[in-house]
Amino acid sequence: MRRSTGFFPTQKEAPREAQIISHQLMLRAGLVDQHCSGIYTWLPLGVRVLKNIETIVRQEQDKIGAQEILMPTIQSADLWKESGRFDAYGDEMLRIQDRHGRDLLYTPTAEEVVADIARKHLKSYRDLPALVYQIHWKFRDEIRPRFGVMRGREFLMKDGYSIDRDEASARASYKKMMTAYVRTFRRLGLTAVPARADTGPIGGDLSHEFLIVAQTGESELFYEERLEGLMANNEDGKDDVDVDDILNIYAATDEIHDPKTCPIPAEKLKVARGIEVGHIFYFGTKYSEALNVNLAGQDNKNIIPHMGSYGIGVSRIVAAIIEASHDDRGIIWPESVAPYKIGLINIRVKDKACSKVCDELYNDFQNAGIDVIYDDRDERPGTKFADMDLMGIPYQISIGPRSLEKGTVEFKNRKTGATEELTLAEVTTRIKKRFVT
Ligand code: 5CA
Repeated sequence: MRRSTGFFPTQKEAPREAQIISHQLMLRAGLVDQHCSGIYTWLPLGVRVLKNIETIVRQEQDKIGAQEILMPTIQSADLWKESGRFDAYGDEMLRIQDRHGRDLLYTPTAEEVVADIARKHLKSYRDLPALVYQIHWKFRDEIRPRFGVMRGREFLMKDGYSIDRDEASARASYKKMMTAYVRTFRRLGLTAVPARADTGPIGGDLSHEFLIVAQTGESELFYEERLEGLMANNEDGKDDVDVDDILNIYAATDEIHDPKTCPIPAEKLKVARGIEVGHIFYFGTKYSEALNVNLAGQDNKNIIPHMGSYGIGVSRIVAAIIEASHDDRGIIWPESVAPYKIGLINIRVKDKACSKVCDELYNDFQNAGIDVIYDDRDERPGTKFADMDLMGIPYQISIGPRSLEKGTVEFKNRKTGATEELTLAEVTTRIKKRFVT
């Protein structure tokens, strides 16, 4: 994309209401625009990041055999009245009436709809286990929306649901999903700590929150430090995950951590603040019983399936990544989610030779299917460098008349800040090797 014709509204200063760094940088880099309290428009750069995160989440769900569905965002209240949550969910649920006075709601989560699909379309235990997910918008009328998309009212969630014949099978699904989560967060460049957690309005007795350690996090957690090593991205790209190993290491949110009963001595525990990027639940027959999901069992007795639900805060992750990865110049995207992998800077647009080389390189990358943003505006070089860093583009190539005289270009790594003088041929080969598969 050419910067001169694209829509990239970057700003030098962040609006004063933005309190945390990720919110400031998301506004300054032109990722989102606030529509009203807790509701945002995603701008072109933001959409690209969101889609990249979605792709990774989707691929890891598909890998464990989960199937993608799409449920309505506006749902009939009838099912929610059957489960009792139409009243129990409280003020966070946005209730709507249609022209006939029928109660509807904007989905804050979707256990009821999944249970309804199960009772309509699954006949017997042989149809189980079933594992479905969607990546879709939710609405929760948060009392205090804050920190931008971190705690919004409308937000994008991956919500997955498992349906199993019994508790043992449901626990196996839970672990399978946990494996997918570990792989997902690694690929997103995040170290997420899975901590035993409270279940809130979803219910059940087994639950883990996945938290990114960050000072601005809203939750407090206690954990054994060696967990970080297991969760982190291993350099060699291996995606081995031993969930039992992970589950054996202590980690809990403050809601359930009790120093009196904790098996690990306090001096061996790390206390930190965390951003909740995922939350998984096993809640047995809570919804299947309420909605009368009855399937034929093995010995002609009916069974009530056991269920679990599994959330990932896709839009919140955009902010969480920025909290975990930025410097005083701006965002530092992990390659896997970067909106563009390459930033190409034409230092002197008015110089014909310089523009010719830049245009050719840009076309070459475009044709090779490499995501490149090309700053071809007639602006000061300093402005262009600052914008590329603000937008967090991982690899930046700057071309100006002076370097061209020497036959070289400047190649910069956003993360390390290291720069190299390379010939055009060298830079092209290196980038194609890296990004053309
Ligand atoms: N039904 C379950 C799992 S499918 C559920 O709704 N879980 S949840 O309430 O924990 O939400 C899942 C994830 O959505 C959270 O871990 C969090 O990352 C994200 N999330 C929740 N509320 C918000 C919000 N107000 N703004 C942004 N993200 C949110």
